Amino acid sequence: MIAKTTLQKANSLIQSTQYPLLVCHVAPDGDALGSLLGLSKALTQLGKQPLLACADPVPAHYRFLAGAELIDQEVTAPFDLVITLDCSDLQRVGHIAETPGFSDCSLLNIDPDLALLASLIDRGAALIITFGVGLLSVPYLSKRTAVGSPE
Ligand SMILES: [Mn+2]
Repeated sequence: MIAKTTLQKANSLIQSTQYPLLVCHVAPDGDALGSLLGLSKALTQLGKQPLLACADPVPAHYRFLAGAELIDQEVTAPFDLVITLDCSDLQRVGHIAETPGFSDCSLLNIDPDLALLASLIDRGAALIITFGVGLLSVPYLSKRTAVGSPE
């Protein structure tokens, strides 16, 4: 079970960010891209301006996904929070982790494979928070009907 304080800190990071950098793993698959694009949409609805990045290009068979064209392989704009998605460790971020400022930001790691693990690592001014996406409640997502069901 994720400690309430961990969720509160994660919530506080999300509330205070304006330009979150969302990164999924190298050689992106459907769950990486889906979580990246889904969270981007939810954060945009909260008034945030997310930047989307992946070290590798979006495979041709996923380019139909709404927003796929917004995913960059290099980050040049400033960001104030890093959110990694579907990355079991930082190596999975690839060269995006070498972006200037990356190590100075707080990092929120959301990974479905870590559903039973929640950790909070204080790294000075920044925090590293890890938890499983299965335990997240995103208001935007919970309001949606299932894909294919009538609206
Ligand atoms: Mn994946």
